Amino acid sequence: MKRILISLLIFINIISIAAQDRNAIDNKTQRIREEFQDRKFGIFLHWGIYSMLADGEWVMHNRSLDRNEYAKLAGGFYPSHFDAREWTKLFKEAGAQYVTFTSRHHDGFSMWATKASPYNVVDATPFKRDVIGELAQACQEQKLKLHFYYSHMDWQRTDYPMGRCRSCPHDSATTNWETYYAFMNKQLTELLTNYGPIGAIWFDGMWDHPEKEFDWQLDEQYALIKRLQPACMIGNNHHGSPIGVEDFQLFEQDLPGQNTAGFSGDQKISQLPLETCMTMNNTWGYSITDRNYKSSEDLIRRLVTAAGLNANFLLNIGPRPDGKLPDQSVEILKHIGTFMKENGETIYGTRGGCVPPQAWGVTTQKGKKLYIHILNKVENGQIFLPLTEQSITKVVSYDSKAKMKIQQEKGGCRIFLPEQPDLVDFILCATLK
Ligand code: H79
Repeated sequence: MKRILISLLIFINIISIAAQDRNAIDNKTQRIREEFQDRKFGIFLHWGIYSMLADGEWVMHNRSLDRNEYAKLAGGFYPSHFDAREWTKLFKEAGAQYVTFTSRHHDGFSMWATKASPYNVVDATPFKRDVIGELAQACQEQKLKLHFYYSHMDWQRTDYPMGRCRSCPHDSATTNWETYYAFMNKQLTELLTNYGPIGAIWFDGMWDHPEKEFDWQLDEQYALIKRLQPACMIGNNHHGSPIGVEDFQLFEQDLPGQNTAGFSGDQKISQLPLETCMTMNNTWGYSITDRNYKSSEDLIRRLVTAAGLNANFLLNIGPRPDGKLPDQSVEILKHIGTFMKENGETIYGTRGGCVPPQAWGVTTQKGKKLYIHILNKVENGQIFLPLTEQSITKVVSYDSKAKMKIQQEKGGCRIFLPEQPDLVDFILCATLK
């Protein structure tokens, strides 16, 4: 009897240790996701040999370029001005907290010293420098988290099972999912072994195979990532709601809840951290003709609105083939930097506020502080904050600290504004009871 009792106690103990372990993992994951949410603003970089053709990252597909001819571009890739330190310094000054870099885009060219294929920046170009290695080092120096964009689709490799994108066809007899899958996993292993702690892997291209029966073997691939770096988050731009162990939900060219670009139709907003990625002009990779840049004010308002919607904002830059960032992008970064230096407190580390987005703008919140971002013109000099469970005791202008007149009403609080200053974002700081 005594022996049975002891065995039972040991068994219970083992179970409770296992449960504690599971909880520990969950708590850690939770913390990593929260830290990601706190960072709020990142820089997306689309850079590869496509940059040389200066017509965006889809140029190979859009112009139906022959795969072998396209590959010869690598022989001329020599970005003489590339300086990872200069880039990351600028990103940091702009207030960004992380960088998402295209390790390998749909064209299949790898921007690091991969051993999985000679089609990479070190082995196939006269430049011979490990771009990702240099960027990883520079990010560490600036304390910027590094994320890797990684394409599931590949227009160059003849073992990739072609899907909807059929402009760069290959003989289907060479298709071999097993070798292609092994290649991707070998590359991911390198990316997560050789470049220090990586904040996230950002997948893209899965929509090339919308058929339900196509099996990307994501579970195994995601498990590999978590095994190599348990703190590395996984996001996938499959234009749908998150699946498996994905840590955050992506939105392309739209804020959560919008669908102007047509990529967010099927996705519901999940409880996971959210991230909206967006171009400054209309193109991700460098385009010499695309001068359709959004204004700095517009981009700042989008960043703030993303924060109000509880989402991070990942703003894209397509560096030039000479290794410099486009002048317009640098200008925009400087403006954002000035704004973030003055107002970053109302963005970083906040969550979407208890007052949902209104016609006049959005709110962000940290503890008892509710930041009211008035982004649009207010007509009658007052705004109404619908509040059901909370109430406000005091409201001041964030910048001048001048006190605002408020009036408690049924269902919320009315704030009487002074003459609205001509600001990108007129911020008030309210104290919640
Ligand atoms: O890296 C940037 C883009 O190159 C990549 N994602 C961002 C971050 C991207 N590639 N394509 N898309 C985004 C949009 C996909 C469009 C599609 Fe289609 C429309 C996929 C399916 C329908 C075009 C038409 C491609 C296949 C069919």
